[in-house]
Amino acid sequence: MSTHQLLPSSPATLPWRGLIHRYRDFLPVSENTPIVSLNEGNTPLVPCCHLADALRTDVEVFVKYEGLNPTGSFKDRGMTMAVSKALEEGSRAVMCASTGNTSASAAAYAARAGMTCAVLIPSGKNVALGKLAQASIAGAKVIRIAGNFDKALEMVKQLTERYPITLVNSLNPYRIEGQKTGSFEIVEQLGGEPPDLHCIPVGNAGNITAYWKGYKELHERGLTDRRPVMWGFQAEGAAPIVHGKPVPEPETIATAIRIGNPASWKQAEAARDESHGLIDMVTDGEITEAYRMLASREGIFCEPASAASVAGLLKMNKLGRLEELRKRLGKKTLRIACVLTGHGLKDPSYATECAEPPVEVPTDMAAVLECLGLEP
Ligand code: AN7
Repeated sequence: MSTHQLLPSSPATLPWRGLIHRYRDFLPVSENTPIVSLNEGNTPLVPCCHLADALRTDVEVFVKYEGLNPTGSFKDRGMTMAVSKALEEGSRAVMCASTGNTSASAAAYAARAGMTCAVLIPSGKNVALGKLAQASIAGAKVIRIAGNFDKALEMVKQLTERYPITLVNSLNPYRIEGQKTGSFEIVEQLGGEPPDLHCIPVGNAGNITAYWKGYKELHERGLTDRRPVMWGFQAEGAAPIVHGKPVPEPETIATAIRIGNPASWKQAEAARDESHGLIDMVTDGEITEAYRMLASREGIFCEPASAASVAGLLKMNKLGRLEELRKRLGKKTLRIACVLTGHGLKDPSYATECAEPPVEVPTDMAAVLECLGLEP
């Protein structure tokens, strides 16, 4: 696959130093901004042939494997910006509400910056173990409330208004600025063109907002000749944008997007409408099927919430929406990019629940052979 450069410096010849260095001209940073980076970004855009085959129509499908960021999710793109700007502005502490990935990322970048980090997380098993481990080992103050994410965000908003603590949820505009670089990379990786269709999970709706902003900026600067259609997907039990009203008790196995009142609701609707796209929902069953398919057919292990993008694509195709889009765009082959927002290792317990458990046998060659169906 050819790589098109939006900028003269080439990541192939220069060491990658993180997305702020790479996309400085597109970001609100100056010479005085102390850059807090873990060399995030530059994640692979992986072609998925089995997925393309499963769609049974003329498509090229790619996944943007954001689980390969330093803390294992796309949040690092926003966090390098948010923490760098907080440090520049003299802040000593950051705080967020989180379903897990934001807290893991905030904790790591705050640790690197020598700042204090506090995170407010929802009750019980609603934060995957890997994410909790990351925030804790980085030294963040982890506070668990009895309520859900929406309640936690409400509290953090109030708290950061009253005390000198920087809010690093995606309401922080620098988060969106950093995350928009995902679309820059996709365009470069596709040889200088946007995909025809961009599929993405929607939780608090910061990421769909950010990707759309990125695609729009490239178009406005004359670097691309068009913008993709945006398809966002919520989990069925946590689909406030689809239903047009907040969901007081959101429920889904995709705990990362178990959000009932997204902060960037209006911006997500704008991305949908301006791109002539849609925001729909997928069931836990559809999410799980896509999650297993990606791991077992493509070798790509993402967390359940991430698989909502692919689950949504499969669902919409069944409803004839890909064919409809192909006609509307007048394209023979549709190029599709799906964002896989977080790594599968974040939530090993769901993976083990979904997969076959190991077969237990004695330490004995005959038993192993029998297991493999091989003749002794
Ligand atoms: C893997 O960490 O909201 O629509 O607090 O972790 O931008 O919220 C995580 C969200 C998708 C949804 N995939 O993105 C948090 C948090 C994964 C995520 C989303 C999240 P947004």
